[in-house]
Amino acid sequence: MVTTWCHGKNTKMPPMVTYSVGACLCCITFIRAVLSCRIIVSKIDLDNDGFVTEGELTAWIKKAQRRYVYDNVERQWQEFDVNQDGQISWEEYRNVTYGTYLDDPDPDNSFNYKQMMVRDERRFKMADKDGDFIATKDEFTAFLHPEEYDYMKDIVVLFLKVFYWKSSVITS
Ligand SMILES: [Ca+2]
Ligand SMILES: [Ca+2]
Repeated sequence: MVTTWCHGKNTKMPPMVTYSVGACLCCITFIRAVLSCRIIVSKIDLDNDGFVTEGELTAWIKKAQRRYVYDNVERQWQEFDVNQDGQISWEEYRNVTYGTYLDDPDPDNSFNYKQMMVRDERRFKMADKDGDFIATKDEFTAFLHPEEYDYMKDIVVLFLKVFYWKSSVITS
């Protein structure tokens, strides 16, 4: 038995549950969580006054959301721009996403790829502002993240209606 710090007091504990800093696992976890929170708060607290205002938190959430959207688009861009011409055509997207289904339109499983493809095509057309059926990076971002674009709001509303309808069917 060694004397260690646990839950704010010195406690006798078996050596195998203590760590080099002399605290038990649950306290180590708690200390790490507090330190992580302090690091995050220091990033959110723009004026460094030790407090996070609603405005600072809102700005941080928006920044984190933009970062997520940017990273997601960059990651998927590499996958879908098959011919590396700096644009993504509907054919490229469709072939990468639904190539297996297109090769075998009547698979044994009942998953409805046809319906998904029709839905994706409608969203792709809506995101494709100039109507050439080829997505620039901005158009592809609108396709992947319609919630970020005003001109895509109709598709977001439609998605939410379908989502809530399916949720109500499953729960009823
Ligand atoms: Ca391309
Ligand atoms: Ca286009």
